[in-house]
Amino acid sequence: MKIIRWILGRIILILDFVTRPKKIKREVSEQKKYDDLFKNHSIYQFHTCPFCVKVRRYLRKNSLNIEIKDARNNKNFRDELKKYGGKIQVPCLRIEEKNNIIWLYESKDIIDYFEKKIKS
Ligand SMILES: N[C@@H](CCC(=O)N[C@@H](CS)C(=O)NCC(=O)O)C(=O)O
Repeated sequence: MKIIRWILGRIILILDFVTRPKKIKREVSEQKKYDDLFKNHSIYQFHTCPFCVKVRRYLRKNSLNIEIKDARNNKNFRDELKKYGGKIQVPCLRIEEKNNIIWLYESKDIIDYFEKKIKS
């Protein structure tokens, strides 16, 4: 079972690599605006999770530089996700606001969140 999961994971990564979207190009100052807007955001993920790949592709296409935290291999990140997010499910977006931290699960909700932010 482990080997099948490993093989599927490699297939997902290869397909992602050969079909990955082009990054949008922005003026330096414009890009900085987005980098600043999202500097207090991070995504907990597993590298081969298809839902995480979906989110990573979205981020790449939109040139959104969000900190990525590997919750499969890094025990601290995994523990953080479980303790503060409430469960081990990836992807999960951690949004640090002024006096508040939001843990947003579900790939669709994460993408919708970014869409709203970049269009506002
Ligand atoms: N509906 C969720 C599905 C996410 C999901 O099933 N993630 C799996 C990894 S692919 C997970 O976190 N599993 C928990 C685990 O492996 O411990 C989404 O779209 O984000």
